[in-house]
Amino acid sequence: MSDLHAIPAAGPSSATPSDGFRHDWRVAEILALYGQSFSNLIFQAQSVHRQYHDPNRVQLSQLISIKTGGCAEDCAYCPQSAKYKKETGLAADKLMAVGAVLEDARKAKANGASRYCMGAAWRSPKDKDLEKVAEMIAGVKALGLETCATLGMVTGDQAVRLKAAGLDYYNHNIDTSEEFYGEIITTRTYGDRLETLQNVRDAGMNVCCGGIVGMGETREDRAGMLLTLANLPQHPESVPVNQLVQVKGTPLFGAEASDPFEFIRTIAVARIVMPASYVRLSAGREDMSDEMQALCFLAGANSIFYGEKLLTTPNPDGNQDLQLFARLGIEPE
Ligand code: SAM
Ligand code: DTB
Ligand code: SF4
Repeated sequence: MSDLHAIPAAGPSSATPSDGFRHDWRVAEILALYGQSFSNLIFQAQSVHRQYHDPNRVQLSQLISIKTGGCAEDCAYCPQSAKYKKETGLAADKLMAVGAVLEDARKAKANGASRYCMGAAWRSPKDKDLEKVAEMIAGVKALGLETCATLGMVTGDQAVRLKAAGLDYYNHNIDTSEEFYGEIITTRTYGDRLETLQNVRDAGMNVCCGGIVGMGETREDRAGMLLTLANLPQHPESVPVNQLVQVKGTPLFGAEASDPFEFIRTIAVARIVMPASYVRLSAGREDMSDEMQALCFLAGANSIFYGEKLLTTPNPDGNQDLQLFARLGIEPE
């Protein structure tokens, strides 16, 4: 018979907390999932997917950069770091006006997005900035959209303030494995990231946490990243899997591109180890064919970033996405 039966199934084990999912994955088990034939892996992922989700629905989140560039961190993939400003030529902007953000959110809703995600190029927000961001969150929520923000590291008190303003999700990525992390970012630690995630949880918000494929990491690193996510006390409700967007002037520009099948495998393994989470096919879709995106949906991706721009880089046009959905029989959600 197939090797599927040798693979530990997602689902209850003796070490699980109350949600019924495993939180005690070992790296060898995750590598065993990755190491199956492509066909067996996709079959397993799609089988898990159908137990917890409608396979023909994909959720749409729209991004806006409310504060662009000039960031104090040195993330090697990111065009918004002040450290690479000379090479990227990306100017630093001030925090946007509340009215302009709400105008954009209205358009996002009219175009069919269900969640609006506000991103800021901050290491961590200042309390003064949070006042304005809280107004944006309340305004976006009042439009009937789900709210998400990604503002860097937050303290427990700041997380409580964001929750009180109406924030549904906080995005904060671990990006890669703990082992590879230091090759990509030196200005804050993996532990710092985990602490913010805990603050977000403690404040009662949904966690959006994932990472990037294609930064020169190994499969062990990709497995290590998924292991960290799956072994959190509670799985992130949303798991963005980004393919590196190579931006000229950043240290990772020119990095060897990852094999597209390895990206799809990462989506599939994320789906298997975090069965009930939304797995988002995130940055990098401009470089993906329709066929590759269809394979990502088959592997269990059920959310995308929608709208013609991510934060600073292009994303496929919304109409193009809706046409692809129609060809695949997918309903936007
Ligand atoms: N400054 C905040 C932070 O880093 O937490 C929020 C914004 S930051 C741009 C959000 C995430 O976008 C990063 O954690 C990273 O995973 C992703 N990202 C940034 N640049 C990217 C790129 N060039 N390609 C793919 N993903 C990228
Ligand atoms: C995430 O995981 N990906 C998004 C969002 N969370 C904030 C950002 C992608 C950024 C891609 C590069 C850019 O447009 O600047
Ligand atoms: Fe700053 Fe976020 Fe970019 Fe890192 S990923 S440089 S923290 S904006």
